[in-house]
Amino acid sequence: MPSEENPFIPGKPASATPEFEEPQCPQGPLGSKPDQSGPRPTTPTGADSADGQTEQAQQGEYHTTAQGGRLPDTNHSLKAGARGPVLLQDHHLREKITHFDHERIPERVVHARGAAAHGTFVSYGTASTVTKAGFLQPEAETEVFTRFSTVVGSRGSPDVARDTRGFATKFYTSEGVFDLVGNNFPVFFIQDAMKFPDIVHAAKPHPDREIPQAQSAHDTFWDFVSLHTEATHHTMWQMSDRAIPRSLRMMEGFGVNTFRLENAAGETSLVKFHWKPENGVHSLLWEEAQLTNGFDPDFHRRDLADAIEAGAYPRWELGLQVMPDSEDETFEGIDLLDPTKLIPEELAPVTSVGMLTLDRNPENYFAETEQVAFHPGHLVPGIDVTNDPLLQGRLFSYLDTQMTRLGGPNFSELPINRPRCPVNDMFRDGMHQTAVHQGVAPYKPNSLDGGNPFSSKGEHALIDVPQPVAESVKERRASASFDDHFSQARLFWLSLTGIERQHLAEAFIFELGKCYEETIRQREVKNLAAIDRGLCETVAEGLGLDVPQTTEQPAADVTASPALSQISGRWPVAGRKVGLVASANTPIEQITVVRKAVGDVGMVPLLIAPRGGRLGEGNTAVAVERTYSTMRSVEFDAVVLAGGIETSTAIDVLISEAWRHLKPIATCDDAEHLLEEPGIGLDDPGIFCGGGPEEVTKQLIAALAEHRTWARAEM
Ligand code: HDE
Repeated sequence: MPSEENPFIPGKPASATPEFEEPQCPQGPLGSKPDQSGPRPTTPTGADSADGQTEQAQQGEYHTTAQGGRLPDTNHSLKAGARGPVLLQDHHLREKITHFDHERIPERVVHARGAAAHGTFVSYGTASTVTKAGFLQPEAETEVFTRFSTVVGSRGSPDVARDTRGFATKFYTSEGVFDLVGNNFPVFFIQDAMKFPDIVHAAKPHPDREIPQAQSAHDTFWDFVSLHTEATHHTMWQMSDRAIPRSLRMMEGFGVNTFRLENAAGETSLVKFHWKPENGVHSLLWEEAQLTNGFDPDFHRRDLADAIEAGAYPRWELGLQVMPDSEDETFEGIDLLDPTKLIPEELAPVTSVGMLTLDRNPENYFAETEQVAFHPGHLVPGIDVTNDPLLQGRLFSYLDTQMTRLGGPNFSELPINRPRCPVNDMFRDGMHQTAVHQGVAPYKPNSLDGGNPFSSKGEHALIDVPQPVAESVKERRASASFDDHFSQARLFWLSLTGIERQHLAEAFIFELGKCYEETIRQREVKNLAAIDRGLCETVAEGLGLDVPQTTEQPAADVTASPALSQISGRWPVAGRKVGLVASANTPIEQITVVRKAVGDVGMVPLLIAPRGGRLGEGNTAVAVERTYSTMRSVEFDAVVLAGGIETSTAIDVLISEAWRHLKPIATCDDAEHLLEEPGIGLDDPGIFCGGGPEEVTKQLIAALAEHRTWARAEM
């Protein structure tokens, strides 16, 4: 058969399928620039993008092999004739595919799903009385990289799973890297690192079917936490609204473990770290979260990157709760070494010590967000660890896990992990060593390299705080003060408002309702009796279980901590999204006025219309950003309905969901009629009708400062 004939399309040549014509560069002498008329990458990417180093991962304009040979063609393998077998000698084919075959690295064993950003930390100097850490001294400014994560799901799991969130910040200080590896809850499931594999095995998908993904609503999780009552306090947080944040920008962060700080005079104190978001702490509603996971599994990741790109930089104040370094390491009767306990802010106020601003998105997810390696043992002078048994285990784990994940001991040479101060560690060789070390004597003492490098005994040396160690015996036992598993779970419950308590009880009913084993449900409901009778009764009723007969009584002398509730106050609205529904019949001025009012306060208007294209004519035309088939209420914090829209199922669903999710809704002109079908009253809380487009939009923006129209929840 003539090789040119196409066997499937008679009469057509074999190459009848149109092929992408690649722009060709004219041949030039080595080192010369090619004709640059063709498409080019907009930003040159390379190692320098992550850390300011000059080393480039991608140089020159020509496509090359890994060895730098210029390639004329990367679309066809080398064959014995156009229809013949592929030749083994095709190095480019083998190199390209072999590299691709090894592109994945193991995901993190926990916290696999994450999103990150670069930024700056500016110290207020207020911490200088308690720590000598350079980055916390007056006017110090430090480059940072922050990675947020869910804990349980794998790398491709949806963002708004009910879960704890990681909040890890790498400070590239002049005294070395300091990592604050925290979570968005102030407490943890377990008191001893020994139990970490147990809680993680229980929370991860079942080992037989590997389901469910990124969820705690399953038997093994509830089996473990119901049997292991030290998890009770953390489980209460996990069932609360805190576990489904509205945005990564709207989460608090906590160091969880207690750290020991030392000031320049050698005085020490025990400290808990806090991050307080400028945007306030806000959550999704459970139904909203479930819909979001389907509609946009990347919801949090997108929100963070969009906000930074739009200039709505998220900010957090770093705060310290400072407690005396007492002999028994307790404060107001609370054991500071027990990571299942928090210190109420009413007892130890949080002092602000600096501001974190995230203002730059990563350029390459893998190089930065995936390869960043945090470690609670990355400390600087002035910050030391305590004997918290959870923290002690963490100090081992984070270094160990990188060996598997990043393939050896040289991960601190990766651009994102490199300290921004001189490093002379005498470590040599090993997998993926990229440095070309000088000298012949990587040992101490030496005379051959002139004694280099020298030990530092001065101001900036990492000298361990000379903390006395109690005389004791070796034993596998926890301190008796670790035995109380319920009083702070009750403290959290009592600190919440009515609607927050309702959400928490509903979460228990949902999660336990998903368990197959009734004994597990019964066991957990019995535990709830030790927290609060009302909570126990509501959950038992929701599950159709008898209220357990138990002698267990909730702790009597617990005082609420109002600071733990997240419903109060008014907060900045920048970066929030407003859905503006319009149609070809809407006067263009209305669209312009609403978009301007929304944009003026840093919020993002998204124009929704029945179909794509543009609304309006000529210069004033506005691009449609969402159509009825690509939008869903969960994407918006509030909805404005412009005039000239016809009733439709898509709009009914949008309005009903926005109403149910307590979102402000405004109408312009005749749009009030759209509220009839979903049964929404014009006088309902958070419904703004009857004014001009600018007026109703401003009312809606004012309402958004409270995050949701909470009054509607009472209806
Ligand atoms: Fe982690 N944790 N953890 N953890 N953790 C990891 O390290 C571990 C704990 C936290 O964005 C791992 O590099 C043990 C508490 C965050 O890269 C691993 C124990 C808190 C991140 C590990 C804990 C955290 C991790 C997995 C119990 C809040 C993500 C991949 C003793 C204060 C960091 C990795 C990132 C990641 C171990 C408990 C926060 C396996 C053994 C408590 C934010 O090393």
